[in-house]
Amino acid sequence: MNTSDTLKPWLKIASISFLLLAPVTGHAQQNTSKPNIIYIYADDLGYGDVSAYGAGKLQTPNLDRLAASGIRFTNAHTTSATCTPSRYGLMTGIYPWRQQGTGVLPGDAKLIIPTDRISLPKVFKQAGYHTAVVGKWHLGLGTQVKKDWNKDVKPGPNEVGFDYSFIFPATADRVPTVFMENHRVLGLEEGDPIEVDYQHIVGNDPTGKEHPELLKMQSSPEHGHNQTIVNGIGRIGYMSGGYRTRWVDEEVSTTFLSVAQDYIKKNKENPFFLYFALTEPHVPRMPATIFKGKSGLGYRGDAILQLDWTVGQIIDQVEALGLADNTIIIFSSDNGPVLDDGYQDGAVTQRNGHMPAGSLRGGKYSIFEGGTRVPFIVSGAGVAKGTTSDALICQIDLLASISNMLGQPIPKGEAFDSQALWGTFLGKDKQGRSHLIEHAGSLGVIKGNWKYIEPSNGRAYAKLTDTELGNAPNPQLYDLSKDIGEKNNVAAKHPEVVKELAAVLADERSK
Ligand code: NG6
Ligand code: CA
Repeated sequence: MNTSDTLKPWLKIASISFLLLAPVTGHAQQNTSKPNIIYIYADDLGYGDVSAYGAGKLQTPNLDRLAASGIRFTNAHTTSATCTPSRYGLMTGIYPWRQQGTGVLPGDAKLIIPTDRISLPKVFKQAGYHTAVVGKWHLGLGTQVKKDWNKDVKPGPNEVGFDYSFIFPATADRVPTVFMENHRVLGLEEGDPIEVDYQHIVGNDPTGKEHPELLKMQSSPEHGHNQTIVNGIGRIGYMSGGYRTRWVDEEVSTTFLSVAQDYIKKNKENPFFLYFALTEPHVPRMPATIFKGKSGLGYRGDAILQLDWTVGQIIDQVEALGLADNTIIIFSSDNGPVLDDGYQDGAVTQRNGHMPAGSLRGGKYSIFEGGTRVPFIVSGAGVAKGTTSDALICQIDLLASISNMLGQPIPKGEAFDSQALWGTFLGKDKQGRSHLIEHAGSLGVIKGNWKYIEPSNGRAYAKLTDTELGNAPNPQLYDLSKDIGEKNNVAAKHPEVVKELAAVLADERSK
């Protein structure tokens, strides 16, 4: 007998009307084929900055909690050792070194992501998700450098595929030091217009160069960061006006958190993709006062504790809203770590033996593993729990992996560096990429246990940031299974491997 035949008539009506109502109310949260994705992207956080990755001197209990409830990847990478190119790869699925003009952008740069191609948020949109970016953008805005910040500034994140955006344009150390909601600078007032220029001084604001006595945090000698002063901090670039719109550094992180949480709450009934781009621990490190001094490692350590707390707030909210069964949180960083990136913030003087890149060599700006191998944690609906994966993956693979998961085709010839590895991201599959190109000016290749760095005339060492950049005029080859710290160049011993990996690189270049 059909079970519905046994139902009382009123129950039948109730169940029929429930069936009718279900699609109308769009209770998509029950649709596990469309999990919410929250991608939390730290700025300059190193492999050794997270205690789940064995950092000695910092405790990151919330990131550890995320790792314990999901997968901790040990061989996950950004495309590049700096911010803009890594984000370009993440958004487009194309290696940034294929495209001119994808290096670290000034704060007045024009948008560098093509708006007529597939992008990571567009994949979600096509599948019926609501999409948002909250946090650091750093991919340019508008069609040209010269632009009026007092009007709609576009194209930008909305045109790249985000239904909602709440960002700051570039980096925390670059003007304009304002938030933007969709196309507009937040809190703009008539009679207080903003002007931005990276070539010439605009307005009468003091600069760090002329008035170091006005700074609450000195920039490191010879580093720069000595143009317009905002909140007692010298910035890169000149800015005037917009005095009431300017952010307060100590409030930036909590502002982004509250916007992200509002967004999650508003979208809890429908599938959403939130790209939550944190600003920590990028310079200038000026965490909320409650975190100052908390780590004992200077403001860099304090900023990491603030970051960890922020991640905890998101995990808690997802649980409290009952979204845990249908949400995946992915956490990573846009490039490796740096201690002195231009301000005297205690990162070096209070280092206390902290190893921000763990046992990796180099850091931000470097072609060694410290530049591009980053923490990468996936946790949530359908994800293996409490495991570690050493599969070779890259953030660039999210685009094809999500397309595949959501059954969305990628137009021919687009996002072609992105590989569909969703099973690997979920821990169902141990297999990652066969090889990956790494980028920090010069290029390197990881294939299996081998790491090859092409010969380069670039500098071997950057004194200002105390970074081993990894450039050398001769080929370098490391066996990462024995030498994760890339200390022993075995190129001379294995010319056949050098030849093979150089050919892989040449082949990728020719695509
Ligand atoms: C450098 C800045 C550095 C940082 C970096 C970009 C100087 C001397 N250094 O030019 O402080 O802003 O650009 O970092 O100005 S990134 O994480 O956005 O790539
Ligand atoms: Ca960065």
